[in-house]
Amino acid sequence: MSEPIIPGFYPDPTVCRVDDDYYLAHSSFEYFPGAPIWHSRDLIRWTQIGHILTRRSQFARGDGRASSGLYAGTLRHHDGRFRYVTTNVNDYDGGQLIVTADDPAGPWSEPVRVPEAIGIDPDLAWDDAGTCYLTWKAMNSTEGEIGIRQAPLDISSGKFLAPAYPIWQGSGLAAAEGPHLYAVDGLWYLLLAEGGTERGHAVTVARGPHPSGPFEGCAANPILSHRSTIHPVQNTGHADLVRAPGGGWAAVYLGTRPRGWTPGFHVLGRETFLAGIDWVDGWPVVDEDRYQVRPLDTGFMEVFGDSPPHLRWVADGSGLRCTRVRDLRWSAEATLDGPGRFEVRIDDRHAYGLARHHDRLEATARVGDLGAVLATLPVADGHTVLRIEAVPPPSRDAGPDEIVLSAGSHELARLDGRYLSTEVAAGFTGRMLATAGPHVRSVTYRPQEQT
Ligand code: 6LW
Repeated sequence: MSEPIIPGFYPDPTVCRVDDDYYLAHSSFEYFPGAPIWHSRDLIRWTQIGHILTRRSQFARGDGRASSGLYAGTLRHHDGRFRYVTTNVNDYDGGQLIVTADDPAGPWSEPVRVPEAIGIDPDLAWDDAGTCYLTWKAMNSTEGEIGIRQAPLDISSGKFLAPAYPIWQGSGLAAAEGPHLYAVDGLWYLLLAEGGTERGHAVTVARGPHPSGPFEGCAANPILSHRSTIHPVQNTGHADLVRAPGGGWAAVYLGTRPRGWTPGFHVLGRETFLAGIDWVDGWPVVDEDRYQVRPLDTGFMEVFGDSPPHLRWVADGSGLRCTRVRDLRWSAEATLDGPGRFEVRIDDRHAYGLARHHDRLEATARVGDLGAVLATLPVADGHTVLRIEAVPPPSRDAGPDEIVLSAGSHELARLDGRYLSTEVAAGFTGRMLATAGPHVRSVTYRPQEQT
């Protein structure tokens, strides 16, 4: 499928089922509150119900730099309670964090830390006897990648019940990570992400008699990858499996939509996709065409006032109010009644925007170490409407899009969108619309036809 179920910067999806309800959560890096959580009944249409880490006591801010903070996690429901395990790389040496909730919309508990598990991408699974296993990608600052490790865990204290041991290390591709464990028909399946989260990304699987293995890799590995294809969705990997409505299984996974001339530029970060899973000879087989996913209506109008804004608004490391860009082509307007700022950014060093000062408007661009004021316009009292649009690029041998900055009917700048892509900016996040200052009264966002 080429259409995401959750478009925009929503990576590392992890999903669980409770009766007929599905819950899905994402990693979210430096943005606060962290780890958006969603509900669905059909796996296709999702509604955000909250964030998991809503208090700084759960999510240490660190230095707030781009792509710091929350990495991939695992959401599970066991014994009537929801558990979410994740890594805050701002607090790397504190180990993995486990939070618990009765209601997935929150509130979630203060974290239990697992200081013996240093690394990323933790997973929780329970065997029939109720033993909890923590599986993660062990890393440390001196040796770098150590590999996939596991330990039985006392989940209430965060202490290992036995020393950690290595398990299956993947099919041999780079960067085995993102483990998830499942019991299916009397066997244990270990799903991994391999190949790195770039174009070589892939999903691999192994099976064994026990959560700790011994594991035998699937001969068909990788069971999902778009590497070396012209598929419009690339970087596919980091999947999580779940029983589908009406029987059978499904997988959520991340992918990107690169555009423009070589090497291709993706600008929305890693997005969430859905596929069917068949079990053939005891192995999961991915059916990418099972679900008909239609483009979402992602448009909104937000009027900032006394009540808290919609859950789509989060703060970046410096406190800008941000919301994810959800579409490849779009138009957004901010209404200001005094000084303030409206920008599109992929991180704090890669941003195009419009600023209203007391006497003038400025269109600005920042690309790494370069910053420039591109145009200025005198400003009148009263309301100013600042507009940012992502429009088709001027030619096929260009970037993914052009960003047009306007104020009212004045176009102030037209900029190559490639500089606000992951391929230029690096990191794990995607484009955001951001506002600064109390005079930003409203923001309207509309997806546009793709041409
Ligand atoms: C995630 C890990 C990864 O934890 O990226 O490239 C990290 N691999 O699986 C952030 O999404």
